[in-house]
Parts: sequence; structure tokens; C-alpha cells
Amino acid sequence: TELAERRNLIMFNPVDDNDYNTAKTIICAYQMIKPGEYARSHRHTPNALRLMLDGGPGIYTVVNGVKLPMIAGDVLLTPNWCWHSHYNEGKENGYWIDFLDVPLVHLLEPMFYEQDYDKPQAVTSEPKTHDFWFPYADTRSTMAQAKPDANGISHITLPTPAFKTIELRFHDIPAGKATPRRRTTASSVYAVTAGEGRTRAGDQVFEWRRGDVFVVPTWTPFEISASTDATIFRSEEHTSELQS
Ligand code: GTQ
Ligand code: FE2
Repeated sequence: TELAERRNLIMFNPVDDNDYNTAKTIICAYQMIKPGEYARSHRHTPNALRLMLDGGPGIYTVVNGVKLPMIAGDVLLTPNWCWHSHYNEGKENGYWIDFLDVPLVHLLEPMFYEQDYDKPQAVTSEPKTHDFWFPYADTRSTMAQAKPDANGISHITLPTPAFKTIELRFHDIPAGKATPRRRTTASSVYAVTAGEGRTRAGDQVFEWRRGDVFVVPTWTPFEISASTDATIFRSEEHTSELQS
């Protein structure tokens, strides 16, 4: 971590000469934080969010001075130009998935980045609830109220007014259920928080389970099916969405 900005593994799509993007407008990475470590504070114009996978007590992120816990299943936002740093004061490794719209900002051009390495970010508050923090316990209770669609799949969309182009959803797909085959102009990355299943995208099939990430390229027909009860998180970037 003295040499790298973050202990992260970026999931680039090995197509053409690409060496960075996960989807056309999104990069996705696994990030790890070991006990006693902290990821120093910086801010950038790309929007970022994290989906916590695994870890014990004492792992948290600080966004503009606000301290937010990171517990498995939690979603944490760091909207553009917010200072953010991550900490592990516990005994277990922490693992999460980062989603950033860096490739979109590359295309639009205004990439700005600032760092503040001299001291850890000062914590000014430690709220019980916050607009940038979606605890998994709340996600589960909201999901319990959701009415399954015609295919038996329940969805919730996280209220994220700070994000203008990224939509975040959780999907509960019961064992044996599947989405209809469809395609969309949106750019989507999916992360599995529970269960197992498969995604058929074009003529390729990907088996997945908890902790995995898969991407469906825009305008590729796909369907997602669960072999055990499964929960999938979707980060989708779109200006306006067209489906067929
Ligand atoms: O944690 O702030 O995977 O700035 C890539 C860029 C994580 C972060 C990444 C970042 C971060
Ligand atoms: Fe960052």
C-alpha cells in the first residue's frame, strides 16, 4: 500500500486493446483492506460506490468527514468530489467491490483528482443513518415488502439522488426462477451477494455464485437464472434506457 493507491484488483475486460474498463462506462474492482491498514484520503470527479462482501467489526469508510460502517451487503456511495478513505481497525480482512464511472469521465474529459496524504481524514460525525449508506439489514427489510414481479423476482432500487446516471438495484431471484430474455442500451455490472446461478449472455453461459461479478454488454440479449435462492446487486449506467 506504500506503492499503490489502494489494495485493489481491477476487472478489465480483455477485449481489443482495452486494459482498464470493465464495462464501457464503468470500472469494477475487488478491494481488500487488512487489519490496521487505511487507504489514504483522496477525491476525484468519477463517482464511486462500494458493495461490502466480507469482513469483521471495525471496518469503515469516511466520506467528507462522515464515518460509515462497512458490513457485508452494505452499499456505500462516494459521489464525485467527495473525500474518501477506508479503515480497518478490526482483526479480519475486509473485502468489497468498487464500482466507478471512470471510463465515462475519460470520455467526457473533465478528470480531476486530489489527494491529502499528510494526515488521516478528520472524522466530524458518526451518524446512525446517512444518504450515502445503505445497510444490508435495511435492504433486506425493504426487500421483504417488495412484491415479486410476474417472473417471481423481487427488486428494490436504492434511493440515490446523488447519482445522476447510475442506478443501483438489488434483485432476489428464488431457486428455479429466471428473468425473461431481454436486451438494453444500459451498461450494467452485476455482483452476487447470495446464492448460485447462471447468466446466458448472447450464446455464452456464465455460472456464478456469491462474491462473483459478471457484466452484460449493451444490447446483448441475456437472461439470469438462479439454481439456489440468489441475491444480485446491479449497478447500471444509462442516460435513457431502451429495452427489447
Ligand atoms: O477506493 O477510492 O478500485 O479511487 C479505484 C479507484 C477504488 C477508492 C478503486 C479508487 C478507489
Ligand atoms: Fe477513490
